[in-house]
Amino acid sequence: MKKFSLILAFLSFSMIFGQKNLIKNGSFESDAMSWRGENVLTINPYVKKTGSKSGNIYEYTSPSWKGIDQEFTIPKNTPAIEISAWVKADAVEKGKNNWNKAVIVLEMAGKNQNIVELEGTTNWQLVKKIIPTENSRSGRLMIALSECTGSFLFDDIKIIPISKEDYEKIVDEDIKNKEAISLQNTPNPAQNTLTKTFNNGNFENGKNSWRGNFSIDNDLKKEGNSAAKIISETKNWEGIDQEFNVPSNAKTITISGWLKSENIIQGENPWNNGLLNVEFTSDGKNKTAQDESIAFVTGSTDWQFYSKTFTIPQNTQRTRIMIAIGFATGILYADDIQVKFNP
Ligand SMILES: [Ca+2]
Ligand SMILES: [Ca+2]
Repeated sequence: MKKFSLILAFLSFSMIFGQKNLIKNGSFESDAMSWRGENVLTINPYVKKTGSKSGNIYEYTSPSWKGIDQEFTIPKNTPAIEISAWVKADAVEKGKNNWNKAVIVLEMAGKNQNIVELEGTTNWQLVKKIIPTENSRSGRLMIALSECTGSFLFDDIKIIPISKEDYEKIVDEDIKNKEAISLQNTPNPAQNTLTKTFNNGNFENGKNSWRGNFSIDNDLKKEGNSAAKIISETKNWEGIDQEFNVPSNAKTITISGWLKSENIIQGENPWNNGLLNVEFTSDGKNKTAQDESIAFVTGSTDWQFYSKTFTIPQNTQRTRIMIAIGFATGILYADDIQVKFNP
């Protein structure tokens, strides 16, 4: 829940600066204007969330696809959009299939994603989702009763473009926040294993120098005799990390390593996946820049090599390598992680 308040904070920030709603007449104050499918849309002046009208689709006898939709254009250089909508179901009875409910569906980048699925009778609720655009410049939002019966009410529909800068902040805050919550619940053996230099990146010395829950695997390894194996059964942060000093003459850092994934299923957000990250701090606590990602992995992949070089942010004294399944499920293997400081 904490995460949402953070995301909300960012969004109210962007709203203050007038990020444009890409959806026209999302408030239904101009009746059916700008929506396609006006013959199935009822404007409801009695049960509404904002202003004096809401949108309503109802069907009581024969379940079929009954929906409205609107196409929208995404501005250039928009890495992600945020969709929000107030929704309410009234006696929605699920149809033949599990997905036959009151739904909002986003069509973008060649795929359909459900924003919300409702059944039964609910109060007004706000749904919000941040979705990467994958460089798509257009999309279509559908609101429908998907082969089910009942009444679906909706109001204040918004699609707000998120700038690259804001998106990075949201991802960073989310990871940091969730990681902090989960580290609170994990015993911290790092106190006695804190190292000055990066060590045992190939896991040939077992768990030495690393903090977190993992095992050493001698069968599935990329290099030598052993690799790290991280398992996440629930959508928690399961990961390992190692913190070490940055030499004073270092200008850039190159981090490389091999990762292999087994059935990693993305969590709520696209960045909730298997990951290899680096953190820069002045003292182990205060960040000197946002975390950088060397790799995100999802699904099942064979061993794959990743490498990235970063300029060391000003005042950075310490850095931390994290290998984790960040609020997703599955298995992540890591081997031969190398850190090179370049003058
Ligand atoms: Ca309204
Ligand atoms: Ca190894």
